[in-house]
Amino acid sequence: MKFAHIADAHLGREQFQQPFRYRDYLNAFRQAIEKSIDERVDFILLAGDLFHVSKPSPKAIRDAVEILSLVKKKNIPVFAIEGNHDKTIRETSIYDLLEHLGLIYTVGIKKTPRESEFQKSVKKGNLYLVYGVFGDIEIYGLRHNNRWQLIKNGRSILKSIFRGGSNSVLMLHQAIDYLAEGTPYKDAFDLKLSEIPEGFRYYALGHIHMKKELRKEESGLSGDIIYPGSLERTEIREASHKITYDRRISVKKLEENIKGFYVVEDFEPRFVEIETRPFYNVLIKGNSKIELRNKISDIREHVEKDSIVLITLEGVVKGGVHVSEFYDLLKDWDLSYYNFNNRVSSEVVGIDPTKTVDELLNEILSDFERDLFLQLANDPRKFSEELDNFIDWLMGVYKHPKSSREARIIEEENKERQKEDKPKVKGPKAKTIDAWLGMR
Ligand SMILES: [Mn+2]
Repeated sequence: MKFAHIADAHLGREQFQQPFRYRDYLNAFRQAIEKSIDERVDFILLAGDLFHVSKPSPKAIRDAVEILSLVKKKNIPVFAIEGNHDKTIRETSIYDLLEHLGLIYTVGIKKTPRESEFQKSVKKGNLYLVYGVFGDIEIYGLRHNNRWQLIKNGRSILKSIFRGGSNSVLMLHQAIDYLAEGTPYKDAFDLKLSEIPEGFRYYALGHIHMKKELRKEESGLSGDIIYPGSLERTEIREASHKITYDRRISVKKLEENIKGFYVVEDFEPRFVEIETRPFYNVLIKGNSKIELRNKISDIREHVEKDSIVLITLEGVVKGGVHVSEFYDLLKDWDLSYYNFNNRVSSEVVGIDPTKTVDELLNEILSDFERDLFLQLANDPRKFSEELDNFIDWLMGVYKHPKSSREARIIEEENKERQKEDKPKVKGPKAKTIDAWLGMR
C-alpha cells in the first residue's frame, strides 16, 4: 500500500500580483501529481488549501480539473478536506464541484451520506461521518475548524468523533502546537498534541507551510504526524536562500525550506522534493547610498537568473533613502521579480544634554503631535474622565472656523489672552511633558 500526501497547493494565487507566480503554483501542483503517478501510488491525500480562495477563478478551476483528470485517468482516487483558505461557511464549496466531476472524494462531517466505491458513511446524530476506503485502508478527516469549534469545555471534539484503527489514516488541516514551534503559527495553534485522537497509523496534516515531521517514536502516538508544507513558497520566511551582507557576503541555502510532498509506503513516510523557482531573502547593511548600491551590485553573482529576489536595506543614511533609487541596479539581471524593503533610518539626532525634555520634543514634534502626546499621557486609572477631555480637545482640533471672520475673532481672543499674561491654552489641560515624566 502506497499513497501520496500533498497539502497547501494554494492554486490560483498570483503572489506579488505577478501572473508568472500563478503558473508557478500550478506547476508545483502538476509536479506533485505527476510524481505521484510515477511513484505508482494507490491513492492521493489532499490535506486542504488546494485553492488559495474559497471562490477560485474559472481559470484556476479549469486548471485544477485538468491536473486532477490525470489521476482520474489512472484510476487513482484522491481524498480531500477543505483548508481554511478554501472552506466556506455553507455546506457546499468548490470541492463539491470537483467531487461531482468524480475527481476527488471529500471526507468529513456531512448532512447527507455518501456511498461509492471509495466512500462510506456512519450516522452520527443528525449528521454523517463520511470516510474514504481503499482496500482495507480507511481515510478519515475533517475540514479546517477554529480552536473554539474543536475544543468544548476543555474537551477535544476530534477525540469524540474519531477513533483510529490499525489501518486508518486521519487527515486534518490544523496547526499543532508542538510542530508550530519556529513557524508563524506558533502563537496561533489550533490543537495541542494531547488533543489529537489516538489510534491512527498516519496523521496527514496541512496548514503549516513548512515541512515538519513528528515521528511516533518521539511523540508516543500510534502514527507519525506529518506536514508536507506548502508546494510553493508563500512568504519570505520560506525563501530558498538567505543572503546577508554586512561586512562580507554570506550565502546560505535554507535546507529546512525544501518544497515537496510525501510518499507513504506501508505507513513509512518519504519526502519527495519538487522543483521550485529560487527565492532569495537578502539583507544588506550600509550607511551611505553608495555603500548600499555597491553591495547590491556585489550580490549579483550569487543569485540565479529567473529567480525572485527580495532585498531588505538596513542602516543609517542621512536624509534616508527611497527604494526607487535602487531599482535601476537590478533591471538587467534577468530576474523574474525583485523588490526592496526599506529599513534605513535617517541620521540619528544627537541629544543636547543642556535642553529639557520639553525643548527637545518641541524641536522634533509639530504642535499637534506635541499636544496629542500630552493628551495621551494620562493616568490610565482616570481613563474615562480624561477620555471626555481628550474627545473635546480632538473635536476642537478638527473643527474648522466657519468663516474667516470667526477665525479672526479667535485670533483676537488669543492675542487678548496673551496681553493678560494668561497661558495660551492648547488643550483642556496645560500639563508639561517635564511634569508628566517627573523630571522637574
Ligand atoms: Mn495554507
